[in-house]
Amino acid sequence: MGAHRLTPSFGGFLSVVAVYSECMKMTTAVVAAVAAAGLVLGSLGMASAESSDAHSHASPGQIGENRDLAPQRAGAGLPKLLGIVNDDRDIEISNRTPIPGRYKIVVRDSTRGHNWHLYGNGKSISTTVRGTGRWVFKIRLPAGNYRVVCDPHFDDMEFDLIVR
Ligand SMILES: [Cu+2]
Repeated sequence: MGAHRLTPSFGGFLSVVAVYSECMKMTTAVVAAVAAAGLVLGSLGMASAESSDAHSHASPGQIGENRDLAPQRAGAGLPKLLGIVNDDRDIEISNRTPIPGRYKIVVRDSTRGHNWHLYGNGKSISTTVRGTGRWVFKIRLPAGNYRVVCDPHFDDMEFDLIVR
């Protein structure tokens, strides 16, 4: 074997990308292509996970965690959690077991009959039952147990949020 034995490694891949972009002056395009490939792989993964879920879209009223809601890429600033409540009695969040920290929680409340209320550990953030739209909350979530409910229907529109 010679000195230039090829080993498949991530470093090798990166240097190939670097050489390619230097030669072609297309750094942005290459980065975009790599990012797009990552997104495609990500959505393929989610598609297969979804198809293995027997309860997926079986009936309205999905409760709890829905990772399909999660943002596709991390932007600048706080990590984001996405919540949803709607006329189908869905009440969900993109991650039901986040790590402790500060979050931007964006809730899409499209219903005049329900609300999205997170509470526990001395914290409480809520949309209103009559109100609709995109609600944005910035909140610190220390480790602990929380609940998310629709206040008028706290019996069956509810789930636990565990921060750990
Ligand atoms: Cu409700």
